[in-house]
Amino acid sequence: MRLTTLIAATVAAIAAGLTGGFVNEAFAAAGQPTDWAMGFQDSVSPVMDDLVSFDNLLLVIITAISIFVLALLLIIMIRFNAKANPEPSKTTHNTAIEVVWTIVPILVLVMIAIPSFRLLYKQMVVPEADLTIKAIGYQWYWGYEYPDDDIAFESLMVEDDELQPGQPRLLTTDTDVVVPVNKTVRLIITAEDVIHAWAIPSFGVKMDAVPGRLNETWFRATEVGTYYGQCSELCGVRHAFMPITVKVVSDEEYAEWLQWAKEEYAAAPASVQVAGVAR
Ligand SMILES: [Cu+2]
Repeated sequence: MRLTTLIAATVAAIAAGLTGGFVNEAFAAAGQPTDWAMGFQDSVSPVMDDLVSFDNLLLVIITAISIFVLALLLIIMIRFNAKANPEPSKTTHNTAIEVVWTIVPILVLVMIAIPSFRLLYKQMVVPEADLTIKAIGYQWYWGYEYPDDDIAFESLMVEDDELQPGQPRLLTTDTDVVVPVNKTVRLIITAEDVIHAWAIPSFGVKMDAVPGRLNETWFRATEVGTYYGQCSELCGVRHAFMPITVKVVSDEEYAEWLQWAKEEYAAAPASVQVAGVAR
């Protein structure tokens, strides 16, 4: 009887989590980490929205399981210790309880697997894209290409002594990736030398950049702003100094930028622009 009650409580807790009561809006301004914050940076993409709710669901499930196991341990320690229960039962099998402790974990795993696979599919299958950006990891900076518009540029970290007010340290780049708001961006990611990883927490994107291989993912930023990320694969001594800055702008601003960028970055081969970078 007691077991059934606990299982019912577990299921109720999971159901409460499914309805999504745990969104942590108070934490971390979108786009960059904030002091003394916990949890994820604010989400500005459909994938990150799903990542956050999946994380909340898992939190409910693992909390319920931990409390359930703790309760069982306490019951055993208090009710069935040698003093309280001097004549132990000789029971070795109980079909009902064995069925329950087989079926319930399977149900819990299925409950985790369904949103998990759905999310994987959402991340991996790129929807109809409005624009394509190719990110190339180098030791130790990122190069970008907009293949549809013949744009190519490099993006290097701004050193501490050159930061403008309001620019976050170790996250600001001299050249930003610019994308229009509410447009699906297909990201093609590769590397030139060693494995890097292109990541923006607010977009829910983290994808390895592997030499000789093209990886593909996507994002759709739903809010105008500046979003920061860092290389997320240990790639060498300056691994910590190859940040990613993405500016999400309105359609008009994007058109203006595109016009400007086509002249600024046109036909400049990637390798030429890097001259002068300390390797
Ligand atoms: Cu790297």
